[in-house]
Amino acid sequence: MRRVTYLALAVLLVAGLAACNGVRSDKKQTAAVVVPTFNADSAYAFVQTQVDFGPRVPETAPHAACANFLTNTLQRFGAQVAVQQGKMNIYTGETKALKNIIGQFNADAKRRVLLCAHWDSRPFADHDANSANRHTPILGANDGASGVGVLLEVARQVAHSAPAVGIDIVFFDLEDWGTPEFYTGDERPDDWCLGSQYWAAESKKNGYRADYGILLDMVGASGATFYREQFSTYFAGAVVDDVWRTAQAAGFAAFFVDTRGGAITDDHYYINTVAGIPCIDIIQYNPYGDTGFADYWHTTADDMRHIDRRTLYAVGQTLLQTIYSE
Ligand code: AHN
Ligand code: ZN
Repeated sequence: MRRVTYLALAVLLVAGLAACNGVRSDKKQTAAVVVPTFNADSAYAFVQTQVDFGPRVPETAPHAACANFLTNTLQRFGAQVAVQQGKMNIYTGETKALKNIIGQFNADAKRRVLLCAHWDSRPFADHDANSANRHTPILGANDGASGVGVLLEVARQVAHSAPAVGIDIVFFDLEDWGTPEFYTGDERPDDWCLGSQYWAAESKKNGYRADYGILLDMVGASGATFYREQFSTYFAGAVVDDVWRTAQAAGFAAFFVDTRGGAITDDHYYINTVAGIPCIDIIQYNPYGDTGFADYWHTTADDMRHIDRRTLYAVGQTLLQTIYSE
């Protein structure tokens, strides 16, 4: 008898604690959620496949081949896929075609989470130490392929067992055509993130909505640190709190540093300001180091040597933990 009473008390106590524990009120309060295990080997292979196409520079053959790969892979995982095509002006004023690749899971669900990353790679290694390389396109293993690789693995897991929320995965094009260091002409405003600017304007027009978004940018390198990026905190502070807390609880405090980071104009900036969707950026940028971005950033050295399964795992498992507890 007494045993039963204690048991009932313990259950009540645990339930009570769980109820106080939620970060946001819409979080599931039960401990019964089964979170899948992120497969870092699979994510690594998705990064490798993209890099093997060569630099994914818009309006080139490797870019077109990679677009097919991304579309087919999302379709294979059961997403409803659309390729949004548009045109934007780059820093020279010249027009470039873009393809944003959109995959929807559980399209009827009202509660939705947007997960995104850019898939194009920079057409010039303008930060390369060797000036002869500065007009060479980069492989973008970390800057481009890593975020997409993590999200393809998330998509594979979502296909296998669906979370309660709908998931929208968007791969943005034309993120990395911002004004190169060697350009001597006048700077144009908003010269980065052209694909997401296009997507955000369309989303505002067609009424697309998600409860919140998470952007991944440069999430695959060994020893990466992710600080709390400041536009993320300004526009979506509760999401930053939730994701960083989730990462700490899962043992990834070495990657997700619980400290204020830089303010970085990235795709999430336009998702927040144009589409009006609260969106954070998980980005490797250390405002306290000597460099900020890694020393191989926008150089010909941004290749597979920097990609580390442990970093992909820390980011991917944190994402799964976040979306499956919604
Ligand atoms: C700026 O440098 C202003 N934004 C960086 C966005 C970026 C480029 N992310 C990856 N490559
Ligand atoms: Zn870049």
